[in-house]
Amino acid sequence: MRGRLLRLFGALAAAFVLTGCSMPQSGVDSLLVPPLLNEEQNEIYAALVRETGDNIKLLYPQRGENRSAFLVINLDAEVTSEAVAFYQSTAANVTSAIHMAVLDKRDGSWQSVHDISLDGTQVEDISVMRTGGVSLLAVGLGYSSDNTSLLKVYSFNGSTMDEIYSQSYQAKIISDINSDNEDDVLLITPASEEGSSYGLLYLYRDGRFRLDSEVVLDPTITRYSNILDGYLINGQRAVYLDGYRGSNAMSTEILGYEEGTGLVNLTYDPELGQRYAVDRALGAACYDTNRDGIIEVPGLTLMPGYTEEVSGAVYLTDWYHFFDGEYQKVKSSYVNSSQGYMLDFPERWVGRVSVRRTVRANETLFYEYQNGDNPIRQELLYILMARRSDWEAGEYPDYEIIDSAGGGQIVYLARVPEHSGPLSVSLTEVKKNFNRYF
Ligand SMILES: [Ca+2]
Ligand SMILES: [Ca+2]
Ligand SMILES: [Ca+2]
Repeated sequence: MRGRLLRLFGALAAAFVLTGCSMPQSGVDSLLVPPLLNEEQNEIYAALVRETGDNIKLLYPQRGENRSAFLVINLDAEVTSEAVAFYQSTAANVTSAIHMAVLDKRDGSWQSVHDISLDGTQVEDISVMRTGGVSLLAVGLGYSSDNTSLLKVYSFNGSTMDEIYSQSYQAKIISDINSDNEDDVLLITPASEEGSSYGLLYLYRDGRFRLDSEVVLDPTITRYSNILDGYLINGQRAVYLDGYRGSNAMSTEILGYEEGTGLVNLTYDPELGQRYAVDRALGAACYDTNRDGIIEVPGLTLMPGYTEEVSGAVYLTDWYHFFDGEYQKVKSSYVNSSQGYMLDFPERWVGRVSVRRTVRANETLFYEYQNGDNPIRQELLYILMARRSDWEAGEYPDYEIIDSAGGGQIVYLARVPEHSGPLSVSLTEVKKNFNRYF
């Protein structure tokens, strides 16, 4: 039994090894060995199948901070933790509705105490909201058929999960938007028939969520793909929305909160038609590149030697801070999202250094660009993502470790070829400019 459970968990865990990341990183993922789940998770699973039978499939939240099969957290007035699990029946004659089970540890062993079926076809994310002195469970449910999701918030009273809020959305943030130390819900609504979406802020008061304020969003944005909360450079709280303008361009919209007014749209005004949006090619998203809470907004420019028409064109990402109606450039970086890293370009490199993949798997060459048949005037730097075991076996003798990932299983290696001139870079500078990108 134990062996079978462990194998089952191993297979399930393989899909979700990147706990805490905002998006799957295919390249990083492919090199990782999945972790085994712990004793407590095995006990919870055994308690669950005692109630449901063997024909179930656990559902893992697809995004957000809580990605494991079971969320273990204290949800009620009784001091010990409860466990929450999501699953679907795999029995042939049963509907495949999502179930949420709550388990509690009683007399030293886990027992299933409550089980309800939910809408949707997948669990997008789960968050624990700390609000009104209690812990609420917020569950984002997705539908495979469209872009609209459903948020449900539950309060656990010791024996049942009571639904206290339910609303459809295309993007959401659960955070303290109005800075009163209580978590709030900020939703981006699905587009109306006229094409408009709204940002809605709900605050928790007296046991339920009430609408505090709303803003109109730019109607030319057809779909929001990413939502991030953080700050502006003056310390004001702000929510950054990346969205598609049609199928060829992306843009960012920024919402803030002002005392007395509530939610405000800092980049779009429906009456003035005023827009501060900067469109870019597809692919880049807002990010806090230096983990200081202030979000950087990306712009994309082609690296030397590339044109938009070429498939696999490589872009330089210029990062901007938005404030008071203006974008100010902070820095430029090469971002490799599938391999989970970024390299800030020294200012002297911008416009003169380009990037290409090499014949070696997961290796990137940074080189001085020149016009003509041979664009590589001078090789400046190689960066390689590899298994630590291969590195330790001596497979990359000329490289040095500059960072690691996947609990140390993966290493990022750099090699600086012999070169001289104004564009040359030292390993010290490379280490300083290199950062993980999640
Ligand atoms: Ca409890
Ligand atoms: Ca709040
Ligand atoms: Ca930042």
